[in-house]
Amino acid sequence: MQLKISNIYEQIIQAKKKGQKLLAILLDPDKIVLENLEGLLQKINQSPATHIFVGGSIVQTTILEELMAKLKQRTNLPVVIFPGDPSQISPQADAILFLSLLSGRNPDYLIEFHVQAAPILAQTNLEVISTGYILIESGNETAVARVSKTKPLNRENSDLVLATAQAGEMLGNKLIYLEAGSGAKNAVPVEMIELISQNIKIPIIVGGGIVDLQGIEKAYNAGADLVVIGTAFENNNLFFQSLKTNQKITCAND
Ligand code: 1GP
Repeated sequence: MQLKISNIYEQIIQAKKKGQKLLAILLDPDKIVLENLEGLLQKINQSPATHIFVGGSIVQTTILEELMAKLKQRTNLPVVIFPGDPSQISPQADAILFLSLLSGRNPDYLIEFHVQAAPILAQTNLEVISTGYILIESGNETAVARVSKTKPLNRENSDLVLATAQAGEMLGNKLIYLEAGSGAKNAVPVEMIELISQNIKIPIIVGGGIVDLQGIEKAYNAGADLVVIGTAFENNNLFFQSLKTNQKITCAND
C-alpha cells in the first residue's frame, strides 16, 4: 500500500484500524553527506519504510532544504519533520510532529518553542500533528535528555508513564511517542508499550534503541503502531536488506 501524502494523520489512523504496522526511517540531517545521498535514497526506496522522519535534538547543518528537496524528488514516502527546535521547520516537508515533551518539566519544550514555531508554521502548508513525546529511561544519557535538560521517566514506573500518556491524550495530542532516545542501550519495555496501548486510543509511535527485526516485531506485537529506526540504518545502510527475507517485516506497504 502506498501512503497518500495528502493527510498523513488520517493514513496513520486508517492503518491502525486495519492493523497495518508503519515504519519510519529517521534521518538526522547533520549525519547526511549529500554526495552519498543517491545511494541512501536507493536503500530507502528498497526498504519497507512507510515514512521518512527528518530531525535531531540539535541540527546545525546548512543542507536541510537541499536534503528535503532531494527526499521529495526521489522518494514517494511522506516526509515528516521530527524537530528538536523550531529551526528545523522546512516548508518542503509534508508534515511536522508538533512535539510536547510531556515527560519533562522544561517550559521551552512544553510551550515556548511552540509559540515560536506557530507563526512560521502558519506560513506553510505543513500538516501539523500534535504529539505527546515521552522520554523513557534507557540505560544511558541520550541527546534528548541532554539537550532538553529534562529527566526521562523511570522505566520501572509504568503507572507514571501511563498517566503521562493519558494526560497527553486528554490534552488533545493526536499521537503518543514513546522514546528511549536515539542510540538507547535499552528500548522501551514491551510491557510498557502493552500497558499504554491498552489504555489510550490514539496511535503510538515507539523509537530509540531498536536495532533488529526482533525489536521491531516485539514493539508491533506489544501495540506500537509505528516504529522508528534511526541509528541502526545510520550505522548500516543495508540494515533493511540484512533482515532475513523469510522474516519479512509486516507493515503497511507490504
Ligand atoms: C530517536 O526514536 C528515534 O529519536 C530513533 O532512535 O536512533 O535509536 O533508532 P534510534
